[in-house]
Formats: sequence, C-alpha cells, structure tokens
Amino acid sequence: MTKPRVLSGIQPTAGSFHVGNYLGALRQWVAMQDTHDTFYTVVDLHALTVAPEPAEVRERTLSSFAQLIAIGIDPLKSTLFVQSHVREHSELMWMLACITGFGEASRMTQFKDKSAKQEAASVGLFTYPILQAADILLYQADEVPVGEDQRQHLELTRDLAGRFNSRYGQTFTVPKPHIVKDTAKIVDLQEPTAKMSKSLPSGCVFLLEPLKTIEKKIKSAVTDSETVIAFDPENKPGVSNLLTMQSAFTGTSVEELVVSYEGQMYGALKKNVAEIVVAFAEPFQNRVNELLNDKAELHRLMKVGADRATEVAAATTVNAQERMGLIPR
Ligand code: ATP
Ligand code: LTN
Repeated sequence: MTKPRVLSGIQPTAGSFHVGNYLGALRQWVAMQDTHDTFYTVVDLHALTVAPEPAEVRERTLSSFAQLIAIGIDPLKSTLFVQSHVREHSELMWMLACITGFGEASRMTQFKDKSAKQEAASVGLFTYPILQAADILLYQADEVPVGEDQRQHLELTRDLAGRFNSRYGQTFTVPKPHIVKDTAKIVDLQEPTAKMSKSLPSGCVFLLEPLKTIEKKIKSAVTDSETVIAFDPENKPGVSNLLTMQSAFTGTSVEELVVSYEGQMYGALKKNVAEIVVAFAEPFQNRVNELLNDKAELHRLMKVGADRATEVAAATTVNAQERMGLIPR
C-alpha cells in the first residue's frame, strides 16, 4: 500500500518559529512522517512578497531549515527542501495564474489583511495563494497540514486543481486540508482575541527566544477577572488558551487538566505551562545551534531534499505543460 502524500510549507519570515506555528501546524508535520509520504518546504519565494532584506532572507531560510530538523523533521524520512531550489514552483505558478480569475484572487482575505497593513502591496503578495497552490499540486499531495488561517488558500488550491483537470484532463490530485481542530488557533497571550502571530511579538512565544523571556511572557499572560480554571474559549479565552497549550504539549486532555486544577488559582496554571514550554524549548534551542554551526551539513541536506523534490515536481510540470499545449523542449 502506498502512503498518502502530504505537502506543507512555512515562510522564513521571522527569526524563530512560535508556539502557534508549532501547535497549529508543525507538530502535525512531525507526526505525519510515520503514516504519510511527507514533503516539507521552507517557502522562501513566498517570503519575498514583502520585500525583506536579502541578508535576512538568507539567514532566516537557513534557520528555518535547521528549526524544522530540530523540531523533529527527519531528512531521511521526509523530503525537506527550500522552495526556490525547485524552479518548477515558479513555472507551475504561471500556468495556474492563467486559469485563476482576477475576482477569485481578489477575494483572498489574507491578501486583504496584509495589504491593508502595508503602504504599497506587491503583485507578488496578490498572487501568493497561486504560488501556494503550485507548491501543493506539484507533488500530487493528498493532504496539507496547516492552521485554520490557511483554509481559504486550500479551497482555492482545490478549485484550481479541479478546473485544470476538467479543462485539460486529469493532471492533479485535489488535496484536502488537514486541520487539527483543538490547536488550529492558538491565541495571543496579551490579546486573546487575536491569533498568536509574529506581528504581535509581546503576546507571542518564540521558540528561540531566551528561556527567561518565554517564562515571563507566559506568566504575564492575560486571563480574566474570575478565579476558576475552566475551559470556555468564548468567555475565558486567555485561560482556555493556556489549557489548550498544556494539553497539546503533554497529551493530557483539557477535561482531565480542568479536574486536576480544581481549587487552584491562575498562577498555578501559568507556572505549569511556563515550565512545560521551557522544557520543550531548551533542547530545541541546543539542537538548532548545533545545526547552524555546521553549515556544510545543512547545505548538503538542502541539496538532498531539493534533488528528491525536483524528481516529482519536474514530472508533474512536464505533464501540465503538455496538456496546456506547450511544446516539450
Ligand atoms: P503571521 O505572523 O504573519 O500571521 P504566522 O506566524 O501565522 O505569520 P505562517 O508562516 O503564516 O506564520 O504560519 C505557519 C503555519 O503555522 C501555518 O500553517 C499557520 O496556519 C500556522 N499558524 C500560525 N499561527 C498560528 C496560530 N496562532 N495558531 C495555530 N496555527 C498557527
Ligand atoms: N501560506 C502558508 C505557507 C505556505 C504553505 C504552502 C502551506 C506556502 N506554501 C503550501 C501549505 C502548503 C502560510 O502562510 N502559513
């Protein structure tokens, strides 16, 4: 039996991954390695959409690659690669752009949010979801593990795959999102109505920040004016978020945790969550440093991944080109 294929990507847009990325998506990436044929990519082309400094792109791409390995992505089990190393991503994107409606692309809420925050949004930011569709369709992925915020991009990917298949003949697998409900949205520690995000750093726990800072951020998390530890994301978003985090890191269900906290105050919950996250971050940080100290080995692993990814991506691209009427070289 062949295993179902998985593809997912993460942008190298911050110096460090955060707890939301880990619990919402990356944890699933690690788990799926045993049950799926997994392709994971650091999407550096996507990072260019907001015109970052070149030195920053380089450094963050290397660091993201190292962080993925440190988190548990095994380059022997998974095809782990840098997006720009496989030129087919850009090539397929163009073909998909030509079957995407302008109005359809204009409805993407992440573009609306991100462009509203910028002085001048690029065309690249606008076409970002089409590049994402190419990432996924090149590998004939069956499933795409992501957080809730990516659902609309997955819907577009499915529409494009279906449209291409019906217009030009069966070419692409139509992928499904793999969104784990319980941790699909980790909220900000200071503003529990917003998702935890690197753009709100004060309420975001970065896995590579000093352990003392991690502890401090969690211990000063916003809760509410009650005193009972209960799970109620509507009315007690801060407390519920901490319970979700503890449950996800330890495997103990939220219900069991709530029972175990009976009679205790918020301070106890914060102290435990801080300890648990620090215990996770410490060995993670050591491993990332080790990996970043051996750049030659990192580059070797990048090449292994890129070679393996290219084999699959090139076959899909040639097929799609022929179907659209482009003459093979
Ligand atoms: P930004 O800070 O610009 O919103 P980000 O921190 O969300 O970006 P991405 O690279 O967009 O980082 O996300 C990587 C993965 O992590 C995606 O699959 C996304 O769905 C998931 N993710 C990000 N933030 C959260 C969160 N707060 N809760 C759950 N999953 C999340
Ligand atoms: N848009 C995603 C990152 C991303 C991705 C992908 C996720 C780019 N290509 C392919 C899954 C599959 C994000 O912002 N988190």
